Amino acid sequence: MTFDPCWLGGQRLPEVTVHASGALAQTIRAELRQTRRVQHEVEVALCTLGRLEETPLAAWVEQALPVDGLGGEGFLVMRRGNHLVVTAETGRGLLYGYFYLLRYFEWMTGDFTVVERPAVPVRMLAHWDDLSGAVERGYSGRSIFFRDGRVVQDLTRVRAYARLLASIGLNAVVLNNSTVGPAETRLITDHLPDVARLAAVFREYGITVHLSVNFAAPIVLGDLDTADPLDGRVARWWAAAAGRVYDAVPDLGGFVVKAGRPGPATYGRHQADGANLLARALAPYRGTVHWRCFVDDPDQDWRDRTTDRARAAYDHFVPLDGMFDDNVVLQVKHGPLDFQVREAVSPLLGELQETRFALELQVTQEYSGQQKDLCYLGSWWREILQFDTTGGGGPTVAERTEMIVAVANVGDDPNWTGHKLAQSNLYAYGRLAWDPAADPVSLLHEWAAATFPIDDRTRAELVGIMAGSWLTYERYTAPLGVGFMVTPGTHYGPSVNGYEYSASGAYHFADRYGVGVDRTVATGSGFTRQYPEPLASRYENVHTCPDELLLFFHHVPYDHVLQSGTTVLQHIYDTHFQGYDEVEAMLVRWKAIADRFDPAARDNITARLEGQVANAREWRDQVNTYFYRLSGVPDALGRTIYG
Ligand code: GCV
Repeated sequence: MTFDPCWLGGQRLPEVTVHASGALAQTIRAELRQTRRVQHEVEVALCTLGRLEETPLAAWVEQALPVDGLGGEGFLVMRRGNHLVVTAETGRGLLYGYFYLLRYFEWMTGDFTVVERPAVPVRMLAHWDDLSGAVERGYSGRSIFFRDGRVVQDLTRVRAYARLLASIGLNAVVLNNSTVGPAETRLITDHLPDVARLAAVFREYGITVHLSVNFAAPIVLGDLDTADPLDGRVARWWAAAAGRVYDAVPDLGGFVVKAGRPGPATYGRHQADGANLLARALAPYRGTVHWRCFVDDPDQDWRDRTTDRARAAYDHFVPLDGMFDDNVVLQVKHGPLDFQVREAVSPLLGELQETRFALELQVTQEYSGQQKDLCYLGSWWREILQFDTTGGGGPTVAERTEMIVAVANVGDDPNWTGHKLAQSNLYAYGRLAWDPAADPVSLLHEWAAATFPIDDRTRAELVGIMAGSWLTYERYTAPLGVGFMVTPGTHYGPSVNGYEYSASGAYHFADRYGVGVDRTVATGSGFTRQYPEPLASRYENVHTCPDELLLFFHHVPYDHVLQSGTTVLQHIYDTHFQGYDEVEAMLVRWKAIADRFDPAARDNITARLEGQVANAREWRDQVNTYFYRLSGVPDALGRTIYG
């Protein structure tokens, strides 16, 4: 099958000499054999620090090295005159340096020195792929790993994928869905030789493979009648299972677990008992347990407004802080609900003190247009990463987390992501995981420059169309952080009351007077208490709560005046008209440049944007009509709202 080279298509480099040994140096040499050559006066050398003497800039580089070194993944790039040297302490660092060179070589003029080190040590993509080839919340075709109950034979595409990930600095991958079915439970038994084949391909690019495992595996595989974490037989079962797994893949990163039913609670145990059970099985191999914190409130009921799904993760895990083994990492979704296009940042990310944790994002656009609608999420992730967990002067989420994980958005679609422009989300995710302070718009420029052979003005126009698309998407969907007005099940398109009477805990509570979820301590669910001061008070007070989160934290009357000066109802109308108009404008702007792109990209993007216009129209009209019918208050500007 042919597939799009993504952002690794057209780059050129001059002759490059490699002074390094080891597996990743071989990968770099193989890369260089594939890269197109360009005549250039600059002589480029890539070398590990131990072989610096073999390069002409050795003395200069020695002087420029940071006192604390380059670390296991960092690199230094220096140009002096006609010599350019990329150096690193390790093969992995050198590989990242190589990709840096590939990305920026065209712009490297004059003498310069750059030192790059990733901000976060583990930068992971999690696949929700099943052995059948289906991808949960996948919008780009079928799995590139699995087909018809087994690992695919031909790993050409997997190797191309590993290259793509390494080129943006990602170093870890989870192969399968954390909702582990009976078939996938056998990934740690029957399928191990195939898992080893996949791991070998990723290893070539410095990427560690992880498996999602079924907490109930001892039962599902028919060996025991319990999965009780405090039962010695269960512990021995997992120890033996881990031994077999590490015989097959000695450098496996570890296990990912979403413990549902059965989970530790089934046996009256707490989450730390469950996580530590697996941690102890993995410890001899230095493996890590990634324990997902996506839990619900079993008592959740729309009739009872004191129950609140948003509180669940914190309520479960903060009391256990400090009780997890050192090789457990709690994986925390960025928001307390579920990857919404706007929600508060999870208080767990600020509150865990004695427990390692990872921030979890969603690159696959489950709630943000499903790669049918254009929604560039780099800007949203950057806000989350830079969120001050103390509300003033404290560490940001990026500073506190030691791992970043995101649900992948690729499949076997020829362009990998279904919507060609959704490639930019994968790109931005990797780059932000490496550098959480990176500017999302600059990342779009980088991605577009590496992806399309277009002139600078066309690129600027494309970036202009894409840059604000997250806010546009927010405007035509659920307002002011209230979330979940999506069609139940599919999560695409509007259904304002879709989840209103469900046990999901995702409500907006709109009535004839007002809308929003009261999460205050004073009159609501008390969720605001989970934040430290001054954040707690800022969210608790309806006048200081940021507009964009108002309905996440408060139930207010329609005529409540926002800090922006407009009423809640008028804001809903305005943003829905504006959001739709912006999508129409995106299509017009795109059509003006579309012919400058290759036919596959042109047709794909045109068709997706046309679909987005229809979707935005549906959202606009359903949301506006819904609130008009409830409130009886017309649009102040007299625009068409269907009664
Ligand atoms: C894998 C959301 C999705 C589910 C997903 C779950 C999770 O609720 O809708 O498909 O399940 O998140 O994060 O585990």
